[in-house]
Amino acid sequence: MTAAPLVAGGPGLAQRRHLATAIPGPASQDLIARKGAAVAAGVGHTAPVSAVAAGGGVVIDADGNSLIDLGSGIAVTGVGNSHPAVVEAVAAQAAQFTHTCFMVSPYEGYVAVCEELNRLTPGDHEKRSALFNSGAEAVENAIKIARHATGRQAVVAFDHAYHGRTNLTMALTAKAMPYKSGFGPFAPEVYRAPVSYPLHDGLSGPDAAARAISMIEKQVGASQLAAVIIEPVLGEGGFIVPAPGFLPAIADWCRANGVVFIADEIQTGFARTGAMFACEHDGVVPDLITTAKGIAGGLPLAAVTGRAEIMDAVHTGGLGGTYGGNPIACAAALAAMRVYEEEGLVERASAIGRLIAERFASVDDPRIGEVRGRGAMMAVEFVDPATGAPDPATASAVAKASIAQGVIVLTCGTYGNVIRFLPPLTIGDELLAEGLDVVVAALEDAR
Ligand code: PLZ
Repeated sequence: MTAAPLVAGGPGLAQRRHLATAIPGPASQDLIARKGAAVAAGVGHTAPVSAVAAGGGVVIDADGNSLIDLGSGIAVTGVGNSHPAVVEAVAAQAAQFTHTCFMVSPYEGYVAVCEELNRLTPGDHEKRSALFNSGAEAVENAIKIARHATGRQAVVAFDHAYHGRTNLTMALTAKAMPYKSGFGPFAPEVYRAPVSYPLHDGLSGPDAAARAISMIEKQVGASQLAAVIIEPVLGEGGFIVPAPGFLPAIADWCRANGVVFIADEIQTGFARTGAMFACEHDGVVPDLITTAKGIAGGLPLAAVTGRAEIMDAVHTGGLGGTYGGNPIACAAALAAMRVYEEEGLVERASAIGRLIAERFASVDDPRIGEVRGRGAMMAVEFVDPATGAPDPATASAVAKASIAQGVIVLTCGTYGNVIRFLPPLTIGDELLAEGLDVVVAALEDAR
């Protein structure tokens, strides 16, 4: 066993890339070997490191390597790892009480988080919220609420969608490998509609919406449909930004047909896209919105927020869970939500997005099919220059080589041919620029 060096995390960490060993170094290799012997093989990892501290825009490993973080633990640490406000709130709450179960003895933190969510999410209608532990659990509950409120059962999700790994959310998720293969049977009454994917379908937003609505009306029937769920920027599916007009047309059709429009903002929420919530870019006000990830600075918390008349349709006792809205997670969320506003992280996300777009604008490479995204949720899609077919080999080679050079970068996309950038919103310009330079160099080497 290797003793991990004691390093305090948070923004005080030296903001630099530093390779003390090859990656993985000996201590990380030890941990990865122990992982192989102790952790179920189904649980993978992207970067083969043993993380011991993180903050600002870096992750430190047990060998003393300092890696630039362009992933935020999949869009979670928007306020940066171990933000002092979050650390302080967590410590204070842990010393006060760690758990009562909100359904047994309610406490103020849970109520305050719901008040903040009702205030921050799009729309000035009367809202209610309920808290859960994970994104998938929030999505499950949004569907439960929509079904109960409408008395209908069918749910429509889209091509390239990702909504989680539980049984109902696997049914909603589009991609078979690795999320669904071998794990069926899946929940019934889930239907899939074509999304707007401008690079590949060439359709305008309204035309793509008309295509989806026609499919829904013919194959499901509006009178049977409880809810339509969509990520305003599709995340795991490839950072797909639907063409302008697509989301509003779908939301309008839902309103006209008594269908609950659910925005899954689990990845896009909390300043990530250069708006507090991504729906704002399209002027769409969802009936229900699911949130998680960025909500609590790294602690597990998720929520469903929405129109009071829909949320309150469920009988008392119909929603809940032992840990949902845990007091420590709520304290962290209240601190994190304050940080997003006080540190101007919405504007910072837009600035980060511009820097990433500018960096790739100067890269002339025919394998780049598109550079797209919103704010600090940017991606590069790779295609075969001759055929336009997806090129997952380049995406994977670039990600691997970048990690070996001390830059954590994630891939995504139904075809695995997209690299995505989700830096902490607290990353500095210079560190971001260095991280992007490493990725661009890795692309040049990957021929
Ligand atoms: N909805 C839009 O992005 C989680 C998945 C990582 P949980 N995305 C990261 C993986 O491989 O498991 C996600 C999302 C959207 C729902 C979820 C699910 O959130 O907190 O992972 O359950």
